[in-house]
Amino acid sequence: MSVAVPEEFLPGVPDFSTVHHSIENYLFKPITDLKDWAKFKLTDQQIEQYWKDGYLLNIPVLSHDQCDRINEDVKRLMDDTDRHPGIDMLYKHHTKKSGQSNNVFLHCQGQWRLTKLFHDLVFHPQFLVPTSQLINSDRTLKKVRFWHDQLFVKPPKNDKVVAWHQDYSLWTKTTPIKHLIVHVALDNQTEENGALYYIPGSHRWNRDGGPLLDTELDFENMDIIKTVLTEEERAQFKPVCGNLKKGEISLHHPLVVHGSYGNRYKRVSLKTNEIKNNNK
Ligand SMILES: O=C(O)CCC(=O)C(=O)O
Ligand SMILES: [Fe+2]
Repeated sequence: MSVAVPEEFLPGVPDFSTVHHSIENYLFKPITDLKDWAKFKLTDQQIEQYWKDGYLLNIPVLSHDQCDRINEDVKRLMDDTDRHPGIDMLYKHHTKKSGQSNNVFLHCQGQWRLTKLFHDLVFHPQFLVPTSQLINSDRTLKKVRFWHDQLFVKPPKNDKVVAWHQDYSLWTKTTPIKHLIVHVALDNQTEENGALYYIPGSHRWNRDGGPLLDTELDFENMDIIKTVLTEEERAQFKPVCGNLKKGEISLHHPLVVHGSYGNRYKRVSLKTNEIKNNNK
């Protein structure tokens, strides 16, 4: 593999999105023997679980040490006094302070352009291999495409919810659906720090193949989605807490209904959207 030389966004500020493979040994050892991809395969049982519930939880991917290194990069994006010189590469960057200075809400997209760690996470074999198995109906390993990344920090003592929603309401990227979402816990997710909850089986809930709600969502109104559910769907509305441990990922279907409540303690999570590569 050639040594990666990213193009510069500004003099001295690399844009890592110009490097189309992982950076040698930065987050994981790049795969050189094609056979090694198979080591990251989900079992048939896991694949069946995904299609039964619409999501798969608790897949260990990152060590605590790796999470801590990534969390240092996250801190930098929240710190106005130490602005990353490439911050304008982000497609979205929304921070909001409440109360104490370490009490910052952060939502951004495009951070893979800014640091080597965010960049390499996108190429992690444990994101790519399961994604391929889940979006290709023959479960085989093929190249997948990365669509976008997103980072989300919920500060402590925060009563803001993320209303029940289907990601397909926001991102209708493939029709029929051939993409999914990888959600990465950068710290333990618990009921007390606003863990993500999922409704098992709700990936089968759609309206003519589309989402239940296709309007701009009011994310503060937790139960807005319930106003459009059928009686049968309402009877099946039984939330399950993801309870991801630090370093674990979940994979979820774009139609699965999920959301999170307010939190007493801080929570940091990152997600990537992966889609089928139409060319292969
Ligand atoms: O982290 C949250 O509370 C919301 C995240 C979310 O909706 C997602 O990962 O699709
Ligand atoms: Fe979502």
